[in-house]
Amino acid sequence: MELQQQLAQWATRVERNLELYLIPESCIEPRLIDAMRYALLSGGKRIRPALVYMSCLLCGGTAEQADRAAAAIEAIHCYSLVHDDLPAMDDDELRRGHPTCHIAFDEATAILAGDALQCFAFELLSTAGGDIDPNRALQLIRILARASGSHGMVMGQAFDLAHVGDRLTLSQLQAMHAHKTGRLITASVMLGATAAGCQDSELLDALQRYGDAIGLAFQVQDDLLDIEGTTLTLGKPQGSDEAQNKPTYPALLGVDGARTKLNQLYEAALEALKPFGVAAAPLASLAHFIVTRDH
Ligand code: GRG
Repeated sequence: MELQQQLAQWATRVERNLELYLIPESCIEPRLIDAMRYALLSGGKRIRPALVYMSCLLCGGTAEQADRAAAAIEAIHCYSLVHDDLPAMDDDELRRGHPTCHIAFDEATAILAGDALQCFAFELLSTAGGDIDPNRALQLIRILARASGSHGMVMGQAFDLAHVGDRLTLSQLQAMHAHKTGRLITASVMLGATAAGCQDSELLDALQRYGDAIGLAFQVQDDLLDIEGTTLTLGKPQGSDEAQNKPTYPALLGVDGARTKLNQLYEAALEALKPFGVAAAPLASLAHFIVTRDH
């Protein structure tokens, strides 16, 4: 199956599940649920859930075993976007082609919807199916908590906010993105493997290396897309001065240097998948999609 079909299939599945899981047992204020639903179900590429499903299947698990972890990581991602768009942070009015949550609702509701989405994610993992071993549920919760909070995304965001306008070194930039964006992407593959019950440390290390490589590649490509705003292909030479004022990979490495970095990360991702052989083809295709995506 082509990657685009696979992505569409996993997106449909996670969206259906999110709808189902979000039905509240009791609801005294529907506006909160409406805002959560709005944040969760207004588009998005659903890359993180696809990574959960693909790595779970790769490790011998089933899509059912991956369902709650896939929904949980998307809930965390959506909460981060709602909070990132707030006036106190990026103050954005559009997200995924629609008004941001605080514009569509109001600021207080958007803060609460983000808070509730975060709790929702952990609730999903803690009730990960009647058949799940409690130790496995705990592992899933730990992976997601560490990737989301002060060991991961929130720390990356705090560093970003603390260094607005600063000139960052390459290693600072890399550390910021590894936390802010990379940790959730690596967590997606580790959640999938863990949901499948994978205990093989070599395979888990390989998946971690794959996740780390595509996580950074995701950001390098994001930076390239930001300055070009057009479809990119690997190795295509093109330049822009705009990047020079922002702490981005093209600003620090030049556009060609950023493309070289992107290629290196792509190669590292493919290298990491070697122990899995041809079974890792979907993850290899997803890595290719990440480094060539145009939005
Ligand atoms: C506010 C706690 C907190 C964290 C914010 C994720 C994040 C940290 C900010 C988002 C800002 C941003 C544009 C980061 C760059 C990388 C990124 C996460 C892009 C959006 O992810 P996609 O492309 O989005 O997967 P879709 O809409 O497809 O889900």
